[in-house]
Amino acid sequence: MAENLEQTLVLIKPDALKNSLTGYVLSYLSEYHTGLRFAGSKIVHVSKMLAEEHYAEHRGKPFFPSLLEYIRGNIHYPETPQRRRVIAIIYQGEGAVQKIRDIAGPTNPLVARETRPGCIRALGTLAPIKDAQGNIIGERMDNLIHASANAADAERELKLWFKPHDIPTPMHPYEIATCEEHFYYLDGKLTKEYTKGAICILAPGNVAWRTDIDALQTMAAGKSSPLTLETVIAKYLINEYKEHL
Ligand code: 3AN
Repeated sequence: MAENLEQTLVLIKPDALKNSLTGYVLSYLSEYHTGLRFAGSKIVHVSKMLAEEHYAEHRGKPFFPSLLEYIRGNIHYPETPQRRRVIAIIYQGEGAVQKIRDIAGPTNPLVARETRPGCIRALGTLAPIKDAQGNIIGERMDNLIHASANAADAERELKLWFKPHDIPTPMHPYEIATCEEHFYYLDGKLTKEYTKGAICILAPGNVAWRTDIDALQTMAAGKSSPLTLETVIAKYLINEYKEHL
């Protein structure tokens, strides 16, 4: 990377798409307003695996299942799976994380309206979360966009959603490496040999984040890795994942 720039991940979530707020959000986040530039973008039909990894820090909390349903578009497009998607965008530039967090505003749309009128999330809504018996157990925050909370989260999230080649080479934010072996995925397991039905995650000559290659080698050797298998492979299954994933 030529410059030591900061990056951040923005997700334009299904409620923003449903309410046709995409253009509004994008103008707000334009280079003119933020001084930041787009370094990558993709439309993603979010798999269960990707949703779970993206919100891993909230696993086990009462609102976690509804959070997954929300980001996957099941709530805003219950009858039309073909419309379920998010727009994932990488922004790059000085102070990227904080600039975008400021424009997004507080997590809770009600708090956003009260304390930061004019921020993007002030246009969000709250919806009750009910248990199987119909008791209200919390509130879902439909807050239109996701924005990475800090530089470490941005790195984790960018590497979760994007492969190096999704980003123009001069804008590559993190170290890359060339893979020298095959890695396959089947039924929650990593293998180096192809078996019927397995998905090829990486092959010799493929370029990947160095941390991903290190993690796959460590896992293939049966050792414990700081990254989970799903964190590494979810991006390789984006828009080609099988329904059960
Ligand atoms: P932010 O998106 O502002 O970084 P996080 O990372 O704490 O906030 O939460 C991620 C998402 O999880 C939020 N956008 C929101 O939809 C949901 N969430 C967080 N805390 C709660 C909560 N207490 N109740 C319901 N949903 C929540």
